[in-house]
Order: sequence, then C-alpha cells, then structure tokens
Amino acid sequence: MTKGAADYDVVVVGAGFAGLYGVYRYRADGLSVLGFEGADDVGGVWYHNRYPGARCDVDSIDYSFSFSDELQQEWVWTERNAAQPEILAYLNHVADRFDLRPHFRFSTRVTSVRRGADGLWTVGTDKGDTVTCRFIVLATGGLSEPKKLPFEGLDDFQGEWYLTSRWPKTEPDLAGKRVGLIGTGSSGLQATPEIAKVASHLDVFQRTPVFTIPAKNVPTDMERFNAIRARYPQYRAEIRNTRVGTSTSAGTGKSGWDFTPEERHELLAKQWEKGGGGFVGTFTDISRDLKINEEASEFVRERIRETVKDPAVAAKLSPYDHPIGTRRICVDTDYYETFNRPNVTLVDVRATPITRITKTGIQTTEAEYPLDVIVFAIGFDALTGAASAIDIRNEAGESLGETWQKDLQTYLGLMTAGFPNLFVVTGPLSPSVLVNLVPAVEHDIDWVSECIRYLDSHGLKSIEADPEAQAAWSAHVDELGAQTLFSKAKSWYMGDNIEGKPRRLLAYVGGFDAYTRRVREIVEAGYQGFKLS
Ligand code: N01
Repeated sequence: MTKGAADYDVVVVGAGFAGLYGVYRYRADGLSVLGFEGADDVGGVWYHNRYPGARCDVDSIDYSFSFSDELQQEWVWTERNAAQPEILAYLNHVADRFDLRPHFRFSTRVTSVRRGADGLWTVGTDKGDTVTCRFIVLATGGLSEPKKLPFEGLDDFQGEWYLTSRWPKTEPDLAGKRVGLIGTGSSGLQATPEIAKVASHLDVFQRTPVFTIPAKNVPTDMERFNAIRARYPQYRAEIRNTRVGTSTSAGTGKSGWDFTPEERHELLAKQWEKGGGGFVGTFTDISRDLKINEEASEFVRERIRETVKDPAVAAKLSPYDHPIGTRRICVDTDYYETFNRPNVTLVDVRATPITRITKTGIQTTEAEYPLDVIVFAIGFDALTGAASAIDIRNEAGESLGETWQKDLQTYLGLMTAGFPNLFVVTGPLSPSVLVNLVPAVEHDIDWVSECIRYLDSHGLKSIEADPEAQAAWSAHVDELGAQTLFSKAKSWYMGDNIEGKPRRLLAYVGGFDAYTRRVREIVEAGYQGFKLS
C-alpha cells in the first residue's frame, strides 16, 4: 500500500546493479515500488556494453551483492575478473531469484520528472506512462550515457558501425573484415585484442595513449573463494572499510619515500605481477607526489617498450601527457601484445586527427583508412550525463541538468539542494567512480531506505539538501581533489571529454571508508545538513 496519494512510494530509474537492488530493498521495506528501464531487460551497463572483451576489472567476488547470504553462498564466479556474459547472467539470476522483473516496466525510458505543489514527483516516459511517487531514485549509473558521436560524415559511411556502449544483442560478424576502432580507454583496449583475433585487419585510432595494467585474470581460486564464503559477513565488512571497497587492490599502505628506489621498483614489479588496477595503489602517494608517480609511470612505459616489438609503435603507445592514475587506470588482457600482430595498425590521431568519416572509411589529415566496420569506444558523459538526459524539474521549474551545468554541487553525491525527495545513487561528488561500485551502490540504496523509514516513522514528508551543507561538501571534495594530481590530466574525471561541460573533479577522492563514516555521522546527528519537513 502506498502511503499517501501517490501511485507509488518509490520510483526507481534503471535496472542495473543499483536499480535491481533498489527495487528489492524498498519492496522489502514494505513500500510500493516501480522501476523503469530503457532496455528490454535487466543489466544496465552490463546489458549495453556487451562488446567483445568486456570484463570486470575488479575481483568478481568483491564486485557482487552482499545483501543476501543465500545469493552470495550459491553464486560461484568462474574467473577472478568475470566477463560480461557472466555478470549479465548474475544480474538475471538476481532478478529471477528475487522475482524483481514484475516490478519493472522495460523498454520504457523515463523522459520527464516533475515535482508538483503537492510534493509528489510525476514521472513521464517515452511510452506515455505518467505515474506519481513520493520518492524518486535515479539508479541511472555514472558511466551509462554515451558521449555523442562527434564525427562528420557518419551518415555517408556504407559499412556497419557500432558503439561499444550500445553493442547489439546479435553479435556483429567481424570475421575477415577491416575494422577501425576509435578510442583507447577501458572499453577500446578491452575490445582491441578480441577484434584483432577475428578481423582481417584492425586499425586502432588512438588520440591519447593510456596506462594499462595486465589483468592477469585466472580461474577462480576455489580454496580462497571457499574461505571467503565461510566468513562472508566479516569479509564484506572488511572490504567496506577500505579506501576502494575491495581487498585485492591493497598496496603497501606506505609512502613511496619509505623505500629506496630499488625497493620501490621491486614493489611495483610485484604489484604488476599480481595484475589489476591496484598497481596505482602500490604506494599511498602515487596519486599525490609527482616524483613517485613518475617512477610508477616510467615502470609501465618500460613494460610497453619490453612488450611491443616495433619501437616506434611502443613510443606512440607510451603516455607522457599525464601522470599515471589521473585518467582512469585501465586493466587489459594482451593489449600491448596485440600491436605485435601483423594485422593491427596503431594510428596516432593526435598527430594526424580524424577529419571525417567517408563512404568507405575514416579520413585523417594524412590518409584514408578503408574499413568495413567502425567501432566507436569514445566514452560517456560521466556522472551527470544520465540524470541530465532526463528533463527533471522541481516545483519552481528549475532543471536538475541545468543546475548542475551552471555549478555542479551535491550533498554527499546523494541529493541536490532544491530537489527534495530525489536521490541519485552513486552520484556526482560521491566516491563511486573511484571505488568498487557494488558496495557503493548497496550503501546508497540502503541509505535511501533508512532515510525513508526515518521520515515515515517521524511523520515527515520531505528531505532536501541544505544549500550551505551542500556548498561545504562540494568545497571539501575540491579541497581533497586539490591535494592530488587529478587536475593535471584531461579526463572524464574532470569533465574534459564533453564539450561545454564545466571543468571540475566529479568524484570524492577521500576513500570509500572515510565517505561512509562521514555519511553515518551525518545520519546519526539527525540528518545534519538536510532540511526535513
Ligand atoms: O571511455 P573513455 P571508455 N576522436 O572516456 C577517445 C568504465 N569502464 O568507454 O582521451 C578520437 O575512457 C578518447 O580519447 P581522448 C571505466 O571507468 C570500465 O573506454 O579524448 N578519439 C579515449 O581514448 C572507464 O574509464 C570497464 O583523447 C576520441 C576514448 O575515446 C569508463 O568506463 C570497461 C574522440 C574514450 O575513453 C569509460 O571508458 C569499460 C574523438 N573525437 C569501461 N572522442 C571495466 O573494465 C573520444 N575519443 C569494468
């Protein structure tokens, strides 16, 4: 039963990790809940990003739900870094096991969200639905809204083209084709080795070289897995109490300066052998100290030179324009090795930019590359893009997207002043994109659950971020960010990849443990910095 005049207590937007858990949690709280999902099924980014090579770069045992002990006892991951089909199968299993699908309207995109004078939100969709709710939870994802294709001439292209972020369900047949791939972030470099295996030729169009660490993915170590299974509650509590929400990234926990240069090199080599993005956490000050950072950066460049046979290609692949970790660290399987294949060419489009797409391929300032297929791996409008794509307006008619565009501030990443009862899961200025996402999602969904229970049990109808508390939080995010090297790179972390997006660090860098502690203190102080009415 809905409490009050609304159709639903809660509307959840999205059916990825966050949306699925949101619907589960709020239903368990006895609330009436409806979910909307634009795709025809569950999965969120793991539904859409089914490109060849897509794989989790966090340990799958950690990148999974903790809310149900039955679920975590029964699900066995086959690999340390599960591939997209297995993660999507997991999310389907979660949806089935907890009977979540009946609560969702699929193939239905939320297009508008309006708050009325009665304090209810009205949600409109591209299918013509109009439903009202007391609370709205945007579980729309931080890296889900694809960056718009900026290339002239795409309509003329006579071949096929695909976005990694909207990869079709029917696997495109790339066998024996000439493929061009634009973009060398996490998506592009996961796809590169897989496409190279089947294409007759692959041209990789690279504008910015990346630092990537080998995943060293292995089948699940069942002994370790069973040991964790036997103590899941403690294990989950331990990982929640780390900076990044996962145990496997743990480095030395010390400054690089605590070691001699030889020791530092040895420790970096050890972490490299372990595999994965934890490399940038080898020392606590890789993200802060340029000298220590440069040693880690150079360590990776050495590995590139060691791996890539053609020194000219190795040089092009070596990043010199940003410190390691200031752009999202990538994790790969055989990325650098792939450039030793005779059917792979690296095209440096920083030196010779793409001028347009032609009927038959890609034109740069230097040459035309004839192609049958173009794959765009050009990234996302991070953190603010998905919510801003919905026309969300408060009672005064102000738009959330425009408010963020003018001056991006949030309180804890969870709420924005002027938008009562509207929650963003893993939102801007939260730590989400710098930490293991699944515990971050569970934290935020649980926070909203506790908050609604608090309001209902105190006869309160509304919660809203206080503008002063929001300004202080946003300043705190900036202050912590200024102690790091993040601003030294052009990156989506800073909003640089989207034209016209104001430059600012989009994430809280203080760590998941510090963040959740602060949020708890705020709740325990009676929702300090929120206006309740
Ligand atoms: O996107 P990106 P992504 N001409 O923005 C290039 C997560 N993720 O989809 O930097 C030519 O990193 C652009 O070049 P530049 C992860 O958090 C996780 O790869 O603008 N090139 C860049 O090389 C990740 O960070 C996994 O110079 C153009 C690339 O496209 C985030 O998602 C897997 C261009 C975009 O890289 C985004 O990753 C995949 C142009 N006009 C993604 N425009 C896991 O493993 C853009 N580019 C879990």
